[in-house]
Amino acid sequence: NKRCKGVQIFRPFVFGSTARLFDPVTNPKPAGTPDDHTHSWTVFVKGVDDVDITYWCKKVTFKLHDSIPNPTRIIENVQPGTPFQVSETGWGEFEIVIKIYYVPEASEKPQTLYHHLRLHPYGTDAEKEEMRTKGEVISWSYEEQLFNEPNEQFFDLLTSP
Ligand code: SLL
Repeated sequence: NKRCKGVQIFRPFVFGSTARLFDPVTNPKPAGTPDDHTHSWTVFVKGVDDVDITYWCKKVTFKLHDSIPNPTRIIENVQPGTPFQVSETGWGEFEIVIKIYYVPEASEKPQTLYHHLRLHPYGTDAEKEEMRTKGEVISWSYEEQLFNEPNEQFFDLLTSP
């Protein structure tokens, strides 16, 4: 299975988190949530505008803070066009280690990304104000996955409509 010499293929994706403060009206605490938890949040890897990425991304692991039960979460076999994601509740911000695993045809090693989970409004005063108004703290990064000289079989997979 030969490499396609000189070929580079880019596939855009998004990763990051969305967090919401608990609020009796807009975001009630689920029953059984510990008293000290202040937020619900989701960390994810997905296609831009939820376009399918499962033809190149097979599995994503999220390594959460050790204070959280089962801190290493393995997400695979997602419905095409839906995010690889983990939702949790908590009280603190921390660094999440995200590992992306490729489909076997790619013969590529997994890639590691780092995401700082944000619960509190950040950025400029205007940005903070917008987050407070929306009740949502969004921290998303747009990335391009580069496949450098993919092998022929994977090239076909990446470029078939
Ligand atoms: C901090 N260095 O002190 C960080 C640690 C840890 C956050 C934040 C626990 C959730 C659970 C949780 O939110 N940990 O108990 O499931 O801010």
